[in-house]
Amino acid sequence: MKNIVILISGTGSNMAAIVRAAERERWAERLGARVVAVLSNRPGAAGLDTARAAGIATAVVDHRAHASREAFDAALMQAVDAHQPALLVLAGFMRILTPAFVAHYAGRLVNIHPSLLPAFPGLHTHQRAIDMGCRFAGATVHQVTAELDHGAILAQAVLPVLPGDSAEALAARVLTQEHLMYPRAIAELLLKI
Ligand code: NHR
Ligand code: GAR
Repeated sequence: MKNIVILISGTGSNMAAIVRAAERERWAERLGARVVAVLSNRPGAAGLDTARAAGIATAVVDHRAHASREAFDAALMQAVDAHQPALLVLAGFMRILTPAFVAHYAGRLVNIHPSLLPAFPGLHTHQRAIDMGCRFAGATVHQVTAELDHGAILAQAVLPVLPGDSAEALAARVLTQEHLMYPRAIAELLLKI
């Protein structure tokens, strides 16, 4: 069985969409894959409750309890590897990962980023797209490499920026597309790994 581990920092709506897709599309039978654990760097992440309610193991590795990024990543790696992941999925995970961490999961670490990469890597993507006068925005599923938001693109969803759009309104419409795209991209990837 290919174990999927998901890292979150907050609401975890993408994580929930993946868990729902895995159940609905019977990934265990069809793809030999299952979501085995959801880990958060924030103890208060709402997604932890969602995962527990779905019967999925959860754990917290609090970045504030570690003196350096390297120490945090080493602890996170240990917690992740306890679940023997074939695929590690970042879903609203908000800590930049060290090159050592990324190398350890090379080829089996993916992220969803709320912009049309290579435009707007980093944070505050929706406000930046609005400020630049972009007519289109979206989200990108990509392989994670040491360079932030620069790995190979696996899938993209595009939608129009509307006149008078706020960052919040745009983010909500993009998020709806993320929920459709991310499970699909993961299912495709699972066929190849
Ligand atoms: N790590 C690497 N090495 N490469 C990527 O592509 C990564 C990554 C870690 C996370 C997700 C991400 C995104 O989709 C991601 C991609 C956090 C930050 C950030 O600046 C940037 C990008 C992403 C996630 N985080 C601050 C930090 O100091 C903290 C912000 C906070 O806690 O709210 O780590 O764009
Ligand atoms: C999503 O829009 C995701 O693309 C974005 O945060 C949201 C998380 O929502 N990720 C980043 O901004 C990474 N820097 P969720 O917790 O409900 O899935």
